[in-house]
Amino acid sequence: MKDAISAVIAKYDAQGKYLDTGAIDQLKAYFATGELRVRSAAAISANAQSIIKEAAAKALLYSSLTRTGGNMYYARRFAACIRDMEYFLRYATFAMVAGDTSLLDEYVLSGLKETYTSLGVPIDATVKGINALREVVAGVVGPEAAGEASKYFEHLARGLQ
Ligand code: CYC
Repeated sequence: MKDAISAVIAKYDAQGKYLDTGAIDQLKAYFATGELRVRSAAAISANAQSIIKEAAAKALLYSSLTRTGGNMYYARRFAACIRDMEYFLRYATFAMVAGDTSLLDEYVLSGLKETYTSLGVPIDATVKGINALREVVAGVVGPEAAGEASKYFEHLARGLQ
């Protein structure tokens, strides 16, 4: 797992180079958005339950998924799906604080598509769920932070496709 700073250091260390303007720009961007990312993480954490509820209602509930034979039917699979939505929200928030997506690759996406495929969990519906999380989170953190927060949900959605 990396954050924005350790990612820059690892890259320049591997090349045996001093930090150049590219590296400095990356570090500046990380610090410039720091306050915004931490404030957004606090807002997401304080509203996590309602974010999950609203995103699930937007993208997953009242659909064939929750009817007999659907992948969210009945209690065990419904609970597994809501838990997965919680994982996506929690790890996207961690990655936003770190300012780096590698945490998502390591902790969430590694082997996930294969697991879902073997269990018959629909990928397209999962991506819809992740997109709904992105939209609801954008409303919670406000327009200034929405772009920053969105990156991590987009990375999750892309990683499943
Ligand atoms: C199952 N989701 C699973 C499983 C894993 C994950 C490993 C199989 C084991 C289990 O049932 O717990 C996901 N586990 C994770 C992730 C992490 C992890 C991401 C990283 C922290 O440790 N079904 C739908 C919806 C979708 C869904 C579209 C919710 C968005 O129709 C999810 N995931 C879902 C369901 C199952 C599942 C229903 C149970 C499938 C089954 O057992 O039939």
